[in-house]
Amino acid sequence: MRRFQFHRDTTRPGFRPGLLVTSGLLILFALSMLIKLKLLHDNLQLPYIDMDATDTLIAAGSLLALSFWVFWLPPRGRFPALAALDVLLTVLIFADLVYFRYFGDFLTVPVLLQAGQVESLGGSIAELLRLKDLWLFADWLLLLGFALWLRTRRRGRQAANAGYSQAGTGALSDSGRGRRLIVRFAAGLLALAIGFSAAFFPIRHASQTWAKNLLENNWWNMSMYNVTGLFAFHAIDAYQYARTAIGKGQELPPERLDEIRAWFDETRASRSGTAQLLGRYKGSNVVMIQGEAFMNFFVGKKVNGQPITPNLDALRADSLYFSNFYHQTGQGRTSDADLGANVSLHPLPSGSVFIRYADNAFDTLPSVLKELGYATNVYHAYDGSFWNRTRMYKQMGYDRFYTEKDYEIDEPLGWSIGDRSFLDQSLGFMEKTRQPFYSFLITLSSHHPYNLALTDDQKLDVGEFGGTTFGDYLQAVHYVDSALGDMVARMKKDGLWENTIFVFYGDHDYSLDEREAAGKIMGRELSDFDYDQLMAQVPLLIHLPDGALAGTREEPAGQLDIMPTLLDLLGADAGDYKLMGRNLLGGDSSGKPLVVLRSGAFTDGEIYYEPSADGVFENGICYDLKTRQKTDVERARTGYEEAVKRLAISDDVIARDLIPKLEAKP
Ligand code: GP9
Ligand code: MN
Repeated sequence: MRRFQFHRDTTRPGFRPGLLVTSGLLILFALSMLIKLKLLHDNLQLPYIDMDATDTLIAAGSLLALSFWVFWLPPRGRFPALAALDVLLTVLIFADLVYFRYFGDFLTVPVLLQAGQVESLGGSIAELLRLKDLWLFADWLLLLGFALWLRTRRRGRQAANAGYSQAGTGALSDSGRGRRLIVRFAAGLLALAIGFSAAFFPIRHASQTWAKNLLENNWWNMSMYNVTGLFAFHAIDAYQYARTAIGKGQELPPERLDEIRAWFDETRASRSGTAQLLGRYKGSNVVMIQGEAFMNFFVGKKVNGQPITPNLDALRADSLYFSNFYHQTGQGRTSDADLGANVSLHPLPSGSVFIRYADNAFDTLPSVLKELGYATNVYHAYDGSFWNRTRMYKQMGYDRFYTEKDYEIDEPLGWSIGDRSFLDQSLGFMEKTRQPFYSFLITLSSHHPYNLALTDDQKLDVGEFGGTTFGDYLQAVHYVDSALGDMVARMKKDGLWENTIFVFYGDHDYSLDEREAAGKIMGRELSDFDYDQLMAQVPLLIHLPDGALAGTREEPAGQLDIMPTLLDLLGADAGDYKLMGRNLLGGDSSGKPLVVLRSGAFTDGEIYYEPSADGVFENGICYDLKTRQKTDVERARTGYEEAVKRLAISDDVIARDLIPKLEAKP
């Protein structure tokens, strides 16, 4: 067999680290990147999120998994490759840092692809830079110095070698070279295996224990980062984006699209405007408030002889009050309620639409009102990136999102400022806005765990519930009620009340299992079914500028019905929009109500169906709402089929971004 001779060309000396030196370089690279990650982390100043040993392990693992391949390069390419990787990752860290300073969030693929968001950083970039950020680039100086030194050394060697054309002595047999290749390959593979395991297993452990269903239920990019660290966060984001993009690209069978189109055509009248109301309040302002964990069971009730919601009770007297109004939220909680009310689509079975599909097209209340000439603003005194709001609100067509940064922290309470100050300051912003305006406000004080440090004059004497979470909850909602009362009083005083439709509803339940205590407030013992239904209900109040239509309406309604109802009042026919709610003021033309919850439970006002966990229709329970007893499940069959159909249509519309297709003119 012929043997090939390999010759080392010593006339081109370059920096050719062997495996050991390469490992050393890798360690140096990883150390410097770890320091940069720590610098970034310290800059974020996220409460309750620290960088502990596990986070460091994950970060080191991620770095190894990102750089293992340098072992597979020819020795001369290793140093430049690591230097390039250092530059790339440093730029990423720096970009995240600057983006975070502005948006309180990290860059994600959809953000990068949607130039507008980054654009809004615009001129303020310079203001976002700090001198101390230069530390992130400190190792670049070393890299540069080292590269220059190598160059000078090579020049020197080349000069010394000039005139010698002889081949060097480093000849290597092909078996020797083969061995080297194998060792190189094995070293790379080992680095990958160690890196991947160090990052993957702790993340998997967290997502199976305290951060359950991390991927599907990611409600805040920062909480994902808390578990995965920066690089894995970006990897997961890219993966999820690719998966969604592929899903979107897959053509929906044309029959399915026709089926969905047919459903929207058939239900057109149910959301359409009515001759008697359409546009009756054209040009009125709309102030809509979504109350955090604000349930219905205590509205109009007393504790220890004192009314819990005296202000809402007073408001109810000249408002439309829906006493069987359901929240239709899923895992996206507050963001799902927002979606229901402002987009009239069901939330997803997992995760939040705000997080997962913020770049899709929707027919939204702010965007439709904007077309009618409204100024549209949203107010929530908390971190703008929470629930991905900054991005979603932009997509929904709001002119401006007022976040905690816009508020003076003059009443620190709970997560942020107390709702009294929040509502008052928001009203101040509104009064400077051109009219007509649509203002959407999200309260926060009554957020779990409800242990607000209220002063004595803000408190109720909750008697036997004193010192319990349930008692704290009553205190919190009582405080929110009083904040609402102040706001209404100021609106009246400032002359806004007479030309504004004022809407208040609750976002979701209070996450407590307090059947007995709730029963005491309701004045009767609650059955399992009573409590399930109670947990699904929140209040809806609509106050019209002239106090018209006041009274309690008992038919079932849900958050998705808010948008078509308001559009009717304001003179926009909701028929053509792809909304899944019903015009609550449409009378007979709106047809029979059917309120579908994300769990698959539904009610038509006569029965209430609770699905069984196995998903088999017959195993679900059907209650007769008159007797409140179990009844023949067959009575729920038609409603069940329609409920399942609606949820599937909503899911397809959202996940496949169907609205542009459905609304495209043939
Ligand atoms: C935070 C707030 C709370 O901004 O909306 O969200 P939740 O935890 O209720 O879904
Ligand atoms: Mn909430």
